[in-house]
Amino acid sequence: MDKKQQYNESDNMENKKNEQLEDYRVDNHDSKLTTNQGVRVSSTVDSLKAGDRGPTLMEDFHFREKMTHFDHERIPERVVHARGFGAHGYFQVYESMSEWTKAKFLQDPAVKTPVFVRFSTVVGSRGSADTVRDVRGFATKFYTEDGNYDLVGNNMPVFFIQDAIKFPDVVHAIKPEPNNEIPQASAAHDTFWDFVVNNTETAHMIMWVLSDRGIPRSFRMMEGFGVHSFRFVNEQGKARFVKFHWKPLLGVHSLTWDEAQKLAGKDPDFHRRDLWDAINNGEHPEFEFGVQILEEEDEFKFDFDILDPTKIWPEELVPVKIIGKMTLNRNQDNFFAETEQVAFHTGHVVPGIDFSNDPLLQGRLFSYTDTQLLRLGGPNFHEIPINRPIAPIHNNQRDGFHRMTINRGNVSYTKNSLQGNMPEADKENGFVHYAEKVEGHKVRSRSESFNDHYSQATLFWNSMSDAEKQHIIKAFHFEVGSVKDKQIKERVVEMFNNVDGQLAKEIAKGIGVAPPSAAPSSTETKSTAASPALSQQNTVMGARTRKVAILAYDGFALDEVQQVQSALNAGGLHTDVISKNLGNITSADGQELEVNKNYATTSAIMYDAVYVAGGAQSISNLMKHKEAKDFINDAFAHAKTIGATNEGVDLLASTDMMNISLAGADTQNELHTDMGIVTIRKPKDFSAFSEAFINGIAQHRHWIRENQDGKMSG
Ligand code: HDE
Repeated sequence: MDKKQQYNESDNMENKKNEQLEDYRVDNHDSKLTTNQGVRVSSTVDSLKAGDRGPTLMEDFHFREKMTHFDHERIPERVVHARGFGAHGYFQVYESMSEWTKAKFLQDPAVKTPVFVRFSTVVGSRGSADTVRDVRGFATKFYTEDGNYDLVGNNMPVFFIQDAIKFPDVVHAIKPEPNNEIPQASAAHDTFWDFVVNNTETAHMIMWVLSDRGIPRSFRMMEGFGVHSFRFVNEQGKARFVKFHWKPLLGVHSLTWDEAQKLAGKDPDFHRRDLWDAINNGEHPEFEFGVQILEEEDEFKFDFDILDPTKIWPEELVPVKIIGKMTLNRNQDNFFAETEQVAFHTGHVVPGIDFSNDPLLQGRLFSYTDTQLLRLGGPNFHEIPINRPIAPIHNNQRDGFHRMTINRGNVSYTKNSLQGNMPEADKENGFVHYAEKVEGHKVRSRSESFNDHYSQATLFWNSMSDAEKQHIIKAFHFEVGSVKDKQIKERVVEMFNNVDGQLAKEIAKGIGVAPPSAAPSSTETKSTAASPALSQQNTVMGARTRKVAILAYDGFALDEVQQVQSALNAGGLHTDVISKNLGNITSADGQELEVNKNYATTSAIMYDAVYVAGGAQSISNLMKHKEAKDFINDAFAHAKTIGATNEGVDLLASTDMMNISLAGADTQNELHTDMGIVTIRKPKDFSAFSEAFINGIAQHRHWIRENQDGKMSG
């Protein structure tokens, strides 16, 4: 039995892809060096020369092979989504979806379908920073029994434009400006905002990008969306419209803007490191899969067009049915072979899933294969291990660059009699496109039902909490404040006056232009009230997997550190001991403790919370360390939970927060929690403190602090 047959007959889907990849994995640990022809190499540190001070010789085939391969190591980066990071995992449906779709991977809860996910930013080049403000790609390849299905989505449910023909325009406008290639990975420049004000269909997407969604805390804490309307088709051929959602079990959380900018410098790999570490630690990121299902007869029921990709179907109108879960449980072995070479395509669908006439989706159906042909150098990219389906491939396609398959026999055409007309089309199980009735005139135009550019931007704005609204306004101040052309800035204010009058006034204030000239246009007739599901304030809160910095120095109270640390670890949180120098610190009672990071190798922006343990000598030293105070001030400014016990409280009292959040806590002994600051002195045990500290961290951030006296920079 050949390998492929084995895969088909195996009951265990989960490991199929892994087994298939095994054929390609190589460890060089105990092997001798060879050329690519398998010839052993005697030396690779000196080239072959005519005399040891003479010229290098052409016949040095090893030198030429090594250098030629190196010269060709790069492939073109993706035009968009160049920077990404991938992981393997599996998907399981909760219950059979046969009523709605015949897609095989959505039938049997016992089947674990292997997946590969690639998260990405859109605008920056391959080496750009992870934490820039941008949309994130969230692309999933399901290796199903019926062939590969790719759900190529984003972390925002709408898009900038309504028709794919504008894609080159929006991308040219947002990319670095062509004369000087500035700025990298940023929308904060003239050409992008010029595009926005001249293409007002962007309004809704701009609201998302400038919201906290544009600066996620982690790939593990992002939602994913298929964006377009797709179709589910069941065994009886009945079709319904669907929208796809991924919902992270850790909730949806974001960085602050100040933190995101600092991280871009201090740890440009922040998101990929976070995902890599989580998977290595066995904290497998989980995302529930949700579908909104709409009967075909309800297509025209709403005051927006369901084919318009700048619109959501508010969850309160069409509930999200949670149907399964994806778990990412294995890191890639090799970034290039897997993350770089993976090739997604909206046209990779399986029986049971079909398209809609969304004009953005229709254009994407052309673009993805086209781009892979250039990027991966020919038509055989489906043979690269990460792209191979686990379902067998049989067709008459032949040849081309880098062909791996060795097709036997002399027949490569259909119809044939020499091979009994095999491989033959499968009338029963083959993919049949949904036979939607279409008719119309050949026109280069857009449906009038796509003309409302503002109602859902207003809906989004109305759904935000006060803190989220403030973040959006500040994001406008940065993005549009970076624009040089005054006319563009004025037009931004006029444009967003159609979203909300107050928003437009606030934008104007920060960017040095006049407030809007007219009253905001009325959107009364549209459903703009609010959709609570859009606010991150209403997401899952929790402390699991969060990172806590413990500040300490010689003379620290070991007992306090140990008790708090073990409570945090028991709650599924991570801790690092941070001090002035690497090596060990010595506690008040003479015990040694290893320092995990020093001030030089880390910073508060790498953590979700900070804890300062007591110990009089430790604290009097930390008070002299500017870095320790900066650490706390940063954590405070970024609205993070800060905890201190005994003399540790004195250190807090010497920082920026003194006037705001301590409210007498520095002189009290009892447990004190206020705005995410948790303190206690002389406790009998530390359990009440640890509990309150963890509860604080579980809130993610204490945005209320942002309103305190301009101290916040987030
Ligand atoms: Fe893409 N997009 N896109 N896109 N897209 C690409 O394909 C394109 C759009 C998305 O991790 C490219 O392999 C057009 C929406 C993701 O490898 C390219 C249009 C959404 C990824 C391309 C869109 C996406 C891409 C570049 C307008 C969310 C990264 C490299 C009609 C639903 C996949 C590549 C990965 C990548 C074209 C709009 C998601 C050029 C023409 C809307 C997640 O083919």
